[in-house]
Amino acid sequence: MARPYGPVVAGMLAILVASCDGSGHDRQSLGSPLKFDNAWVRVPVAGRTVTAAYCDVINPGDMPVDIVGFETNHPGLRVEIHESIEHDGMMQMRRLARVTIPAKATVSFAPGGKHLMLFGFDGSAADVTLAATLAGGGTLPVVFATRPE
Ligand SMILES: [Cu+2]
Repeated sequence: MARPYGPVVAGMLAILVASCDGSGHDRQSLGSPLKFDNAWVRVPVAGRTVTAAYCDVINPGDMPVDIVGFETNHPGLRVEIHESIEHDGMMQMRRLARVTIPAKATVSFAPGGKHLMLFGFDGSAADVTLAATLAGGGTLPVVFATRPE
């Protein structure tokens, strides 16, 4: 009995996959499917050049968007995406290869949770521009203001 329906179902699936694929690429190539708010970088402890940066990432679209890293032209600066997690009562950090921003949702990078780890930032600049790299290949520059807290 199921056999006659087989080809019909397969055809519908093919159409669904094609339309999903098409709109996904359109959104990615538009370049700014995400909005950033409250972007700031903490002034490092005196004499240190490792610190963290935070922001809210808003996805107003109806497709999830993956951030796979952050790049910067700031001299000597390297950025990793981290997450603070509690393990056996101890706070630890692990590196994340990507962060998914679900459709119609906000993901916060905030103290105690996901954050950007900056290696090689002395805090003397008033701000620093970090560009989010999207899974689709686009990049979104974001200005992070330097603040003590
Ligand atoms: Cu970290």
